[in-house]
Amino acid sequence: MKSNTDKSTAKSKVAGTDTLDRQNSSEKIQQLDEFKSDATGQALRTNQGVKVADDLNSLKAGVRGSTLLEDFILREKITHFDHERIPERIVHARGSAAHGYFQSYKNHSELTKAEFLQDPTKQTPVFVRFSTVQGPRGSADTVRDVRGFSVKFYTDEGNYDLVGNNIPVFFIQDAIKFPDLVHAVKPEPHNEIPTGQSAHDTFWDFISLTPESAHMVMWQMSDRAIPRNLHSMQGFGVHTFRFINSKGKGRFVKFHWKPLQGVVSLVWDEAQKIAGKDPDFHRRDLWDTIESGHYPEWELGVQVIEEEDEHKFDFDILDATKIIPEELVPITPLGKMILNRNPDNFFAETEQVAFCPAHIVPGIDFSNDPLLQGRLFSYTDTQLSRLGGPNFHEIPINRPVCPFHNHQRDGIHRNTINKGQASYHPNSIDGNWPQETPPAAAQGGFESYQERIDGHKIRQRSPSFSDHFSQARLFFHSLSKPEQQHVINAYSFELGKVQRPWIRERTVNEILANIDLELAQKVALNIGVEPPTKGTVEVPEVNLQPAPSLSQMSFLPKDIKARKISVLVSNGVNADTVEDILNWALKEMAVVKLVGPSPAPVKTSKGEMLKVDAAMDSMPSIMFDAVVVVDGDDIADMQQNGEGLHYLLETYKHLKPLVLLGEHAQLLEQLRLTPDEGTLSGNSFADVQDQLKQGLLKHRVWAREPLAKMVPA
Ligand code: HDD
Repeated sequence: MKSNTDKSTAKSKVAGTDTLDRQNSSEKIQQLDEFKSDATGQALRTNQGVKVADDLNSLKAGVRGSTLLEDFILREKITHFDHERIPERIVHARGSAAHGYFQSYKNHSELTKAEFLQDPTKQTPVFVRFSTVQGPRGSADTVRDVRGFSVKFYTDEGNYDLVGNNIPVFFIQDAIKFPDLVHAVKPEPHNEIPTGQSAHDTFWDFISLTPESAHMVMWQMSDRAIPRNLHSMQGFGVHTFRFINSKGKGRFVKFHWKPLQGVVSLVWDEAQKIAGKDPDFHRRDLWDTIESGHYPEWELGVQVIEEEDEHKFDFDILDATKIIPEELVPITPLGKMILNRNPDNFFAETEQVAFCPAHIVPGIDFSNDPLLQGRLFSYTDTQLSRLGGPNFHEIPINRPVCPFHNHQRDGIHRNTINKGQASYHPNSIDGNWPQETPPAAAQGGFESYQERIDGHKIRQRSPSFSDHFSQARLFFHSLSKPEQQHVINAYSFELGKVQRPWIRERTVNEILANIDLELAQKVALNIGVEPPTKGTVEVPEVNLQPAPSLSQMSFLPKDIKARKISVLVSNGVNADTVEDILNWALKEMAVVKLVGPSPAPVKTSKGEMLKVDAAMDSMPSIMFDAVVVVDGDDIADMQQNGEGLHYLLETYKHLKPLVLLGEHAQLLEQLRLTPDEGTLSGNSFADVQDQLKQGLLKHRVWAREPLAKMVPA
């Protein structure tokens, strides 16, 4: 299928893009290229192809007269503009996406016949969209929220969508509660407040009346819900799915994405400030990271559960509010995903991409998880109103890379021109084409897994879904002390914004006290509720030991690739030190920005002018992982700069490595900051570079946290 793009279009590429096009192309990108339009060197025309002579003035009855209805150029332009918007996604409206590919480590045919998991030399194109859940399209990136993690694999056997989150469990067990959950968390209906937040009465009202949400909400109140960037997040398929191999053997699987960059988060104060200073923080970071060639990578793996082990756990594997700890069932690595290309057009790709958990390929199948079963319906349904009809699969980003033919016809926005007379099956007019394909190991027809079902038609929750607290407790007990404190702080913050006292009390007494009494008591004291002395339900004793894999501390980065360092320079700066830092960063593949008091160049100690990347107010410390103040012969410039001092206070407060070179070391005392392993000083950068790297690898100086609370920044 070709677009209306003039094939003779003059190609004028920005320097470097051509190389990128060649290097990071894929079958899918080549397919998308067919639809791309480049106006360089082209005449401005109407949508009907008529060349426009004047695009500045409408047609009027006299230069000062009224505009004429016959002005088809004006009408076409305005009409199109009037209809430019489509409904945003009902949830996950704010998102950012990238192209890349998935490559299997080896042939996994024993587990699944899915072809993209067979050939280790095959690169399957992917399009990945990350999202927040609550806020609208224009909301801030760094709000406390679950993050969506959707991957569309364009396999040779059709599109496979793994539509997951960065949290391995979900709020509810049955899809019938999804509209209630979303209504409760979304801005309240009377005043459309708050945006991008769950800290309000209706959310906590619902949550405190829905104990099955206890586990998920613990994750949401943890650092997982304020990721440092989109490429430092784990991803999870959440539900139990099935793999089926070519012999027809089925096994249950749970999908995991592990970022090779490590799992790191923001601190809460930082997240809130970034939301104001740079609402596009995550989107920008993903874009810049890919543009700079630091392609993010994830490992895909599965926990495999043999069918005969389905009932061997203390929980039900069909219950989406439960994890299977990795310590119980280790993850089998399947392959690697690399994101190496930004989209060309946000609307055409990121906004119009339509994911659906029902998009599966032979070798993968669903389980009876009642949350998953409801999702199988909802996603295609929502695209009908969002993308305006049943032909959204023809939108370039949604097309499979393999051919697709069937007897579905017509409908709004149909592009395909189906030839032939017979749009039904069976037929004898068109040779009975297109024909069915029997199931086979590869390129075979899809066959649902033949599961024996024997039951009553019944509207009831399985009793095996009834323990809502032991895994919430497991999660809390598996966190490090700083992470636990953040959970306490987050509950206190969120419930502190809840106006109705009975909702605060119910959350503390009927949810938190059943998870962990100390947690409940600490939160209670923080929000002015009587601390409980016991829970309200008997939580079963289950065989679950604290699981280190639930703590982010188990996934610290192994290198400092793409980590961001602010290098503060002012007049009198030592240019040699700047050079040393830049060379070191290049070697480590870290990103350095030279930040000055203003966007103007600063004068080095040698009297040369040094260009800066940005001023302090446009690149505040909250955008970086560490800050270095370069030595120089005019430290007064920094000592008397309120904004600069605030920059350093914030760096310290947010537990980041802070390097003060030369006489700048005095600033620590001036700011009354207690030195620790993250405050580094020396006469040259070489003195501190290794410690700085170690600090970045640890991500934060957690031991500083109690002191940092007192820093007025
Ligand atoms: Fe959903 C979007 C993830 C339960 C109904 N969901 C959506 C997206 C993600 C998830 C990542 C954004 C897709 C994109 O980037 O376009 N949803 C989940 C996960 C769930 C889950 C991990 C539980 C394990 N969702 C869920 C239920 C329902 C929906 C139970 C309804 C019964 N979800 C939708 C939706 C959305 C959606 C309304 C909005 C836009 C869209 O589908 O395409 O259909």
